[in-house]
Amino acid sequence: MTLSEVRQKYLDFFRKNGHAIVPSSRLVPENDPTTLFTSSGMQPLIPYLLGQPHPQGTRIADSQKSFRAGDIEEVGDNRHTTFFEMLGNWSLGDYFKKEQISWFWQFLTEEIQLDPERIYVTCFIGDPSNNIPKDTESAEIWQSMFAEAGITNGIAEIGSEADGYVRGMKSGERIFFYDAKKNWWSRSGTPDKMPVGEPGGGDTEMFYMFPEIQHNTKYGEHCHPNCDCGRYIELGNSVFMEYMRTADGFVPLPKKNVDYGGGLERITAAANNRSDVFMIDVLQRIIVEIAAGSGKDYNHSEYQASFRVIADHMRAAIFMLGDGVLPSNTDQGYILRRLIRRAVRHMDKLQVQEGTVSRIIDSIIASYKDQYSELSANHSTILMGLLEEEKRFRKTLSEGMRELSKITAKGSVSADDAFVLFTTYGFPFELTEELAKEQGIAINREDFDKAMEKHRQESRAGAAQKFAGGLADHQEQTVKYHTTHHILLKALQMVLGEEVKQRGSNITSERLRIDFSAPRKMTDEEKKRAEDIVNDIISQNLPVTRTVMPREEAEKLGAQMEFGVKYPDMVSVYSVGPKDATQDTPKIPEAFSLEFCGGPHVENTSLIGEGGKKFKILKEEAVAQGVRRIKAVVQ
Ligand code: ALA
Repeated sequence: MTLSEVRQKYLDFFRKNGHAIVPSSRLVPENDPTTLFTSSGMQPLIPYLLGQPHPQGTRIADSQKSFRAGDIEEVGDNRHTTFFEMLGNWSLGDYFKKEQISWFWQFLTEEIQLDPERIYVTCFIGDPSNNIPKDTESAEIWQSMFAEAGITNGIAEIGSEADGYVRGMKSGERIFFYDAKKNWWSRSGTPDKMPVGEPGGGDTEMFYMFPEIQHNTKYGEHCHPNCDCGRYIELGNSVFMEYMRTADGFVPLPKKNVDYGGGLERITAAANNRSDVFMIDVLQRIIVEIAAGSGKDYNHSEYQASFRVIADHMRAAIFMLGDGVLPSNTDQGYILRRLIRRAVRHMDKLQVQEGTVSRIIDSIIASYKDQYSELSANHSTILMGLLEEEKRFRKTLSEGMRELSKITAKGSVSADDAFVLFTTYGFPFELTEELAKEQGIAINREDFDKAMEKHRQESRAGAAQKFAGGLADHQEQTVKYHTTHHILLKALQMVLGEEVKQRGSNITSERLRIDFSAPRKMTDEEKKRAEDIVNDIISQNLPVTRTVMPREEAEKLGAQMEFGVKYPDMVSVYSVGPKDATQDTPKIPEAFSLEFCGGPHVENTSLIGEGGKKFKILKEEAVAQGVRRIKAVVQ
């Protein structure tokens, strides 16, 4: 069975069961600065899981392009890939445990004909500290599924993964209870890691057993479904998303949802009775190109991991380029750069001939052309992007290697060395780390991260200057909105609390937009109060004054800064409030608002309200976890 066939069967099956099929979102999430890539099918559905009605109803299914940067180093074994398609189906307050479990069982055993004897499942043991009960209901539903197929279905209480290695599994056991580390799902992990407002819930996971894989005691004494030896491969996770995190615990979501996600590649491998996901058609074709271009054998133990790294990283890089990401030193571009450079290193290891990269691209585009037309539409961008990055890397690689061997000759590599290799020779940290490790040398990641963070802030400050504080232009109307923006930030702090911080801004002559940190939606009453405060300040005819002072002094005075921006030693600060007329300086202790800012601003708030104009909030909405956005006008 090909990957496309399994995808089609899944979508057809859920369509038949009343689901609307939606297309995959892009790999780079829209309107969500908190995460670099879409890493699960539910991410684009967050607002609907929180209760907003979905335009296509209460039953949704898709196959979502996903990328997990955290798995880059895991690639090389039989089942990990960074890019994958996540099959998903959702109940938005519609069906719940019974339907979900029996449909997925039916899909696995009937549609793709897996052997029911080899299916094992896990359920959530509960979390008494948060008053979340054990999920005996799911376990009972599974019991009846297995019983109908004539399969013994003993239940075992495991607890933690470590407990699993000690206890192992006994004959006849099928259903295993694990703790929140294994059987609770939210975007941020276990209940204690979830920020306020985040949805999550206990889950039930399905595994397929591959008898040819023998347990390896290097992972732990006994094997169990969550063992890392690869004998049991997870095929999917049904999350019963019914809770939301609050400041002191959990509350039920307005509706009980189901969030199912499962790796299409792994399910396809299982459907073909393969424990090696790289044996599925689309990845196998890449392996064949690498073998042809290198003359090496995929099954050779010395080369197998390199084959897998190249196949995985090339596919991931092609999908990123197809979604508009370009190699760079920051954010998504940095991850893409890492993938390409790591793939090149492994191609060198296998001595892959020139021309192989373009044949791999052709093969991947051909495999996916029906489902993801953005790949063929961007064929030349993808090809150029990969080849140019490879060229850039090669240019610096030999120089960098020379530099690195000079450093390693000293016997240690400092975080500063790694940082210089990164900024001067374009060596991603992980590459330096990997090369140093080959010489038995370890590098301190934390120190490197600190140096990187400083570098990032400096480049961000540069960018901030270029964009002049989010102002589209310096027209009179735009400048009025800029001053209004300062007043609004202070008003929001007065209404919602001093902890409100600006997270972004965008100002045109038509309107202002502010992004700010806040744990929840504003009530109508709070919006009204913020509007009243702004209008009151406008009508007080307060002077707006600029003054320059040392950054430290401005910080001491509590001037507002934008989160993540690095400011120079001497800063310009704008005050909205009374001024000392003789000195032309603000009376800072009496200022209504004080902000680090390059301007420009109106001289007096009265100019904003000229002609009887009033400030009005048009929209208040979520843009990311914990970040809200207001659009407002003065009219
Ligand atoms: N959102 C769940 C996961 O990613 C289904 O595992």
